[in-house]
Amino acid sequence: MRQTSPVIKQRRAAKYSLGGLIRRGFSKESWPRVWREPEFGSHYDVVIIGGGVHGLATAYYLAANHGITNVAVLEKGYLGSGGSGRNTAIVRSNYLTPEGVAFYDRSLTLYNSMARDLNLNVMFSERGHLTLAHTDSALRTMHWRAEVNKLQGINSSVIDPAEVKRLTPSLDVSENVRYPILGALYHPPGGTIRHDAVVWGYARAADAYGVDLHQKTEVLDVLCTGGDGPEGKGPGGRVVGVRTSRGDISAPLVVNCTAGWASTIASMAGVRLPITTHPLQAAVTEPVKVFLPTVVVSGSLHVYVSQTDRGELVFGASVDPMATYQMGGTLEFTEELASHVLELMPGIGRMRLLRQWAGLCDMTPDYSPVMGPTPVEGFHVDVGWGTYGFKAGPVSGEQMAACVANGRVPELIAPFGLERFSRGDLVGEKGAAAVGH
Ligand code: PYC
Repeated sequence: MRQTSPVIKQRRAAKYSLGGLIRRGFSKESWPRVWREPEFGSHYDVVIIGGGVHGLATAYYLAANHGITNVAVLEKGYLGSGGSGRNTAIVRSNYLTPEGVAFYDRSLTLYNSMARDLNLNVMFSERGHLTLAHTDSALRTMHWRAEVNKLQGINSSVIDPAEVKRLTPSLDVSENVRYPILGALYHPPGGTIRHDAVVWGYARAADAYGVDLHQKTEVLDVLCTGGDGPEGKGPGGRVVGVRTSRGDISAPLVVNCTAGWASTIASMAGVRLPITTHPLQAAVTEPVKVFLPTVVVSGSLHVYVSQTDRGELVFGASVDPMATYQMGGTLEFTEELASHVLELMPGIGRMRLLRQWAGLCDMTPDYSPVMGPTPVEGFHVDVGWGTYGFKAGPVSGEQMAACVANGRVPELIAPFGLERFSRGDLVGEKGAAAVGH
C-alpha cells in the first residue's frame, strides 16, 4: 500500500514552493540539496548496486510500495552517470512478444503518471513513434508486431507512406531513394521523456523516504557464504553483503541494477550471465525550430531520431559490432549516421552535429532482460538491458521491489528469469529492438 509521498510533504514545507524559488533567485541564500549526503552505514536490509533509473526506481518502490526504507543505493560515479544519462530518452511498448508488450506497457503507464507521482516535471511527450519499413520482410514484421500489440490492447497499426508523410512531413517518402519507405508501424503512445529528470525524480523521492544514496561508492566484491565456489560464492550459497571502496556493508539482499558492468558484478557473487557488452553511440545537433513531431526509427538504415523541446535532433544507431568497454566515438558512426539520416530527411543537410557520446549495452542472446533471483540466495539481478533499458526503468523498479520484498517472482517478470537460458525458453525480442543489431 503506497504511503503519502514525503516529496509532497517536503513541497508543502515550502522547500520547493514558487515563493521559495523566487526568494532564492533574488538572494544569496544557497539552494537546498535535493537529496542528502548520508553517513555510510554498515548494515542495510537491501543494498542496490547501480544509481541509475533501475536502481533508484527499485529503491523508491521498495519504500513507497512495501515500506522497506533501510536501503542503500551504491553508485560508483554520480547518480545517472551510466546508461540513464546516455540514452536517447525514447519510450514505447510496441514490442514483438506478448511478454515484452505487457511489460513495457506497464512502464509506459508508470511514465504517464510519473510527473504527478514524483511531483516533478519529467517532460513526458507522447508524440507518436514510427518504425519505418523499407523492405517487404520489414513490412511483414511490422504487421506481425501490430497484431501482437492490438491483441493486448496496445495502440499500434501499420500505415502507408502517405500517412507517414502526413504525420512527419520532413520525411522523404518518394520512390527515388535507395531505401524507399513502404510503410511504418505507428504507435501513438510512444514518445520521449527527459531522462535525467526521471533519475532526479526517483532519487529525490527515494531519499525523502529515508533511502541512503551513496555516490562515488564502488562495489569491489559481493560477499557470500556456503556456495560451491571459492570464498563461499556461487550456486548453493547466499549473499551476506558487499565490499565497497568505502568499507564493507552487511545485507541479506543485494540487487544488481547495473548496466555495462552487470556481468562483472554478477561474477563477484559467482553468478555467470549470458551477456556481452557493446558500446552504443548517439549524437545531437545544434538546436533548430521544431519541425519533427514524431520519433522516427528505421531498422534497415540503423538509425532513430527525435527532436528535443530545445530543438536539437537526437540520433542513435545500432550497437557497435565489437564487444568492448571502450566508449570513445568513431568517425564511422558519424559518417553512417549522416548518410542514413539524410536519405530519410534530405532537408537537414546543413545542420551541424554538436556532440556525440556512447553508453554500454549488455546484450543477451534473446534481446530480453534478465530479472529476478539467481542461484545465490538473496542476490537478485535486473540486468541485460541491451538498448532498451531506459524505457523499462519504472516497471523494472516496481517489479524488482515486489520480487525482493515478497520473496516471489511477479508474473510480469517471470518470463525473464535467468533459468530460461538453461531451459531453452527464450523470449525472442530481436525483431522489436530499436534497430537491427
Ligand atoms: O528500443 O526504442 C528503443 C530504443 C531507442 C533507442 C535505443 N533503443
